[in-house]
Amino acid sequence: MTDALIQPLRDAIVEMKIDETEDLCRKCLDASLSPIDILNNSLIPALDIVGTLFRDGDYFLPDVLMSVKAYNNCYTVLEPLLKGGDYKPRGTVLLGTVAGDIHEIGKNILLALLQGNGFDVIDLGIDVAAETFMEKARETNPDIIGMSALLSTTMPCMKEVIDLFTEAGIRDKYKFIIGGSPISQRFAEEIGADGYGEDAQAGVELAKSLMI
Ligand code: B12
Repeated sequence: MTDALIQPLRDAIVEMKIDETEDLCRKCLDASLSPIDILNNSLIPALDIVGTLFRDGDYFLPDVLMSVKAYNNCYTVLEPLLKGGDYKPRGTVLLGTVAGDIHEIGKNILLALLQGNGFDVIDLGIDVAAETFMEKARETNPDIIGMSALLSTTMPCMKEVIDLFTEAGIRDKYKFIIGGSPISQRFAEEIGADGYGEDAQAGVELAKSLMI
């Protein structure tokens, strides 16, 4: 039953069926599948497949954008449900995708799950300069600063952000967490971050552990 709904939704996203995916997503919900299961078993695997097709030259950028549109039609349905947990403010997270990088899907999932788990989240969006992270941190005084990077070429920007805070003498006022597909625990240690989350759920657990 589960596969009978999860798989067609995943395939429809991969096949860019933008007019069908929202209905398929609602069918999954009607069958009492949880929003997080739909996200983890349909939406994210679909983008993994799209990524492989893109890397292998079978999909071009317009195809990826169409699949992302199909994904977004579903995510719009799931997002309020992902955020719908009991609200108990646990802390504030300042979140952004680093300079030069416009990938936002993973960051937005983390944002929704953090909110669903009682964090206040300030979203700086994409392509965020190191100086902007610092300016907004001074302005909003978050507990945690979260950075996302999906390109190997933009990973070094995470180090630039932490270095900038260190030079300003305010590094230890905040906890830095990082994530994105090219990021690893080892890289987090190399650049002096406080933690790495392999996926959004791990990011939430990490954020909770840093608030204790
Ligand atoms: C969708 C997509 C795009 C879309 C982005 C749309 C959008 N609005 O975000 C578009 C088409 C715009 C795009 C553009 C490009 N892309 Co692109 N893209 C992808 C694709 C297919 C999916 C990424 C995605 O959203 N994954 C799903 C999410 C849920 O996963 P995620 O981001 O990894 O996030 C999860 C975790 O990593 C973690 N996480 C993420 N951030 C954070 C942060 C914290 C703090 C924590 C704790 C956790 C965490 O939690 C998330 C949820 O579990 C990937 C391939 C892939 N499979 O990853 C390529 C990919 C990332 N892109 C790639 C490339 C090369 C590009 C372009 C340079 C292509 C080009 N020639 O123009 C441009 C770059 C533009 C730029 N300057 O940023 C490469 C990167 C290679 C590399 N390692 O450097 C990839 C890997 C494709 C490939 N196989 O070659 N892309």
